[in-house]
Amino acid sequence: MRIDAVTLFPDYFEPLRLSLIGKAMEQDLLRFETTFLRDFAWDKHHRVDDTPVGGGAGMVMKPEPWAQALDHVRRRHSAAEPASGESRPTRPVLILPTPAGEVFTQRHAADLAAADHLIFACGRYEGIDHRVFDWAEDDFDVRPLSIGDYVLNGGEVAAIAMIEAITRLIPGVVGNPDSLVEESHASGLLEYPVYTKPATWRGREVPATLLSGDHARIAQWRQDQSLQRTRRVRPDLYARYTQSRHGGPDAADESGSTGHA
Ligand code: JCQ
Repeated sequence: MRIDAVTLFPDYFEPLRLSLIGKAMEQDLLRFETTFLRDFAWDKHHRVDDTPVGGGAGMVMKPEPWAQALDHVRRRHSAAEPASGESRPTRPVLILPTPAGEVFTQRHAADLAAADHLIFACGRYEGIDHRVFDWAEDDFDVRPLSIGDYVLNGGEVAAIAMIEAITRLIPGVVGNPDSLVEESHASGLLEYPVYTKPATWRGREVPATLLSGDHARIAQWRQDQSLQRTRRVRPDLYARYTQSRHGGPDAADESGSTGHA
């Protein structure tokens, strides 16, 4: 997979070169590059923003530097050698981190983990001139995505969160594939509480069931804990889960997909 980030702050992405994602880059499972938007602002002052047409507070990102930068990214990749494990070229996915997008979930992460090329367009100020996205539809699969109902100063932190959620689903990036299946959101429920040794710590016991050696009882206990926790802290997920079990209108399949969240 190739991932590009177009940004005014390429340094934000440096931590991605550490840890699992950095190792995936070394193994060529993943290619990551940043493009500095200001390099594509060709006026004397390298301006990337301007006042909003129609008035209002703040500034809006000008369309031309975005178009030039995105053309550059597309040209660079149509020339490059495919990364290992890639063959068929598809339309690149242009992800726009924005509080005005669909909320990014584990299902989006799983879908996007199968893409050949992701480009994150990291906006600042009040956003990007909307015509950029109309224009980009010709060459990209445009996806405005939010990581939650709050406002950040720019798309970089949201892009990093999405990149981590997506890339850990690429085969070979996370060491143990079982840890992908068993975790929160794979089932549509929150994870059950986990414990390690010692069995007694500062006067607190590990639940006796977990020490029983009875695997069926342990599995049942964990399922009950997941259900109770989900009902208490995420009634929205709980309602969807129970509906899907009772064959509601959007009954989810139970084949163990990584979606449901
Ligand atoms: C992403 N949840 C919040 C802020 C405008 C492209 O336009 C804008 C982008 C941002 C940065 O993203 C977020 C965000 N998910 O704030 C304003």
